[in-house]
Amino acid sequence: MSKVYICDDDKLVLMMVERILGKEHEVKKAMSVEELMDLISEEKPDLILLDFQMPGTNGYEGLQIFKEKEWFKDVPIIMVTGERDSELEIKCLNEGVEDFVHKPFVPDVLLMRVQLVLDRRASEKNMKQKMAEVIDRSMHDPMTGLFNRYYAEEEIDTLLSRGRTGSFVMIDLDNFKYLNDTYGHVTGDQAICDIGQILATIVGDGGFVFRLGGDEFGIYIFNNDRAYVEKLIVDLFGEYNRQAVTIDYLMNSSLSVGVALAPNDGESYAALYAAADKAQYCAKRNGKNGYCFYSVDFTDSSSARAEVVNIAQLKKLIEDRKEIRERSGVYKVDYREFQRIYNYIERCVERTHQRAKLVMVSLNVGAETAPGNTEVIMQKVDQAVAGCLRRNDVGTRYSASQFLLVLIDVDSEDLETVIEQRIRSRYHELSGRNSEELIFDIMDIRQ
Ligand code: GH3
Ligand code: MG
Repeated sequence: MSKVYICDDDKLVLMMVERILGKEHEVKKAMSVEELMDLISEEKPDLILLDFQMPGTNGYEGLQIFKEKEWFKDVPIIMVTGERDSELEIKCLNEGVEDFVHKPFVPDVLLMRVQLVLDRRASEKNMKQKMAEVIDRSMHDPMTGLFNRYYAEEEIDTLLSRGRTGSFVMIDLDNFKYLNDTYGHVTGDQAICDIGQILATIVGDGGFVFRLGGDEFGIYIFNNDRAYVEKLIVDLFGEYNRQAVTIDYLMNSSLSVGVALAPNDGESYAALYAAADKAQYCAKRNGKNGYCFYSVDFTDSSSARAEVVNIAQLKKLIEDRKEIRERSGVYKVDYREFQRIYNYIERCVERTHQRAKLVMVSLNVGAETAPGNTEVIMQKVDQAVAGCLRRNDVGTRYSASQFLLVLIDVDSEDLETVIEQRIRSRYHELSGRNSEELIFDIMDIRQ
């Protein structure tokens, strides 16, 4: 039942309207614009029938008052007139009046006009709501509720075209397939949502967060000061590590981050994306769980890239070593980078007197195993190792049947636990093979 208010100085008209509309609508009556205002202040109507010709404030003057009110855009007004006056009707339509009815009323016509206006308003409202929903959906990633890449692209290009500076931060989760394999995709989805929340918390209103797709996120920061952005990223790693203490599945992943600054590294979404992607690739290549700023000096030579990231990332690794010691995960890098990491760790170990071990894990399956089969088994070794190392340990494939690991801050007992109980039993679990096929050679790093 809709609420229809009729404002007319003629009691007879009020009674007639009540009789005609009263069966289908809740009708309230006012004899002047002032009385009508009192009714509206108590409860907003769905429609107003407003007489034009009234002593005191007439209908047209009433409209001028209503136009200033907040409810005016939501409440349709049908003007009631005694005679047909096209000039007056045009004037009223220009002021936002929805329709006209003429006295004396033809009941069915009045009923019909009121119903049509109400229906039109309802369908407009419905349409507006749907439009808002569609616009909202087109801007957001349904799983995380974050903005999506299409929104980001448009927004970033708009900001840049207005000469605004900023930073494009690209984040990919490390070893996410492993997290999915271990905990299942539902938990994987949850992890993606959790990380979206972490990013949003850290960024606050200093920028906006979006999901690029899969396990990849972006942040656009409204600031291109390198020190500012670096602090934000360090805070992000700190928050991630803090959350991972209580949310155990997060321990199986980490963040690789690439940063491009606008306008220096790019003046459009596409250019910044490409630069941040290269920087992120560096972070991945250099052991993951790290960040890298884009540099024009980037070449295709991985050694040039390695130098940039190893230092920053490993420094952080060593600095955060205590905080993240309990977390598991593995840093896989190719052998050349591993040597650099190893050299760096060796220097850090010398300086900080950390205990560290170099471990060679060799697979001994006998000469009768075909090379292709050895590779299949090595993938199981890889998985076993990846799942057992702690976050600040580093590992790499060394040869067709060997892995090389650096375990930091371990004593012999720790090592015993890590190797004997974890890697061997995980290997057995994954491959169903004899864990004695794995041979471990251990040495102190400074020997
Ligand atoms: P890397 O450390 O090199 O980043 O490897 P990764 O294991 O994280 O894998 P990669 O980034 O290459 O691929 C992303 C994986 O994330 C692929 C897919 O298994 C998983 N993934 C992508 N989207 C979703 C999703 O919406 N939900 C879940 N649960 N997993 C997803
Ligand atoms: Mg990933």
